[in-house]
Amino acid sequence: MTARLVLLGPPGAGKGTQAARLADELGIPAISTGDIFRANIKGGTELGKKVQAITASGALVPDELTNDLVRDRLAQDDAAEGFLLDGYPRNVAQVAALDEILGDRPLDLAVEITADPTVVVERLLKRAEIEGREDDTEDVIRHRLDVYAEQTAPISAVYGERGLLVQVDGIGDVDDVTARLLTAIGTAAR
Ligand code: B4P
Repeated sequence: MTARLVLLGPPGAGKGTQAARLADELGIPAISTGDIFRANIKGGTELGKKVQAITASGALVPDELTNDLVRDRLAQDDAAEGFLLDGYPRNVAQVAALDEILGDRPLDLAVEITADPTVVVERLLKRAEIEGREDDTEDVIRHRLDVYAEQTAPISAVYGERGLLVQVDGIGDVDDVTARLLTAIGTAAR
């Protein structure tokens, strides 16, 4: 399947979890800006040094760094026939940047995974016990949810007005959520 997709949803909705599964099923690369930042932090690169304190605080990395990173990644060969962007765009300015990057081959669909804040906080605290991610402390999780509500949630309306938005319930078994997502993508892409 050729598909140019973005995956939206609050922290802890299951974006990273589902992006990997969808990418496998659809035969397109999953591109997570969060994963790219974490790999750079781990590798001690210049980009990693610039973003370490920002991601640890739960704030958004400046748009110019993030947009350049996505522009470079989407220019790679494996993204030519399709991609699933996970965690990007994250504000309305990034939506405009992505439009410009994609030019005359725009997005096919924006898929939003919905989940109640109580559930996402529980999931992320559980992940903290397992993975120890620096931004999975309760205070930082709450800040990430505020940042999401203020800056990222408005994106859904932008894609909704373009007729590109589908919403999928992210509560329940991981396999069930994957099945719902594949149905929503298949139906909308037909
Ligand atoms: P991200 O890596 O995107 O972090 P996230 O929103 O928390 O999502 P993640 O993918 O990790 O979690 P998921 O919901 O899959 O961003 C991290 C930081 O990077 C940001 O705060 C920001 O600083 C920076 N950043 C990234 N993109 C940016 C951008 N575009 N602009 C500026 N800054 C940017 O999963 C959460 C947990 O739930 C997992 O443990 C999983 O196992 C569990 N889970 C998933 N589905 C489940 C289910 N159905 N049932 C039970 N548990 C489930």
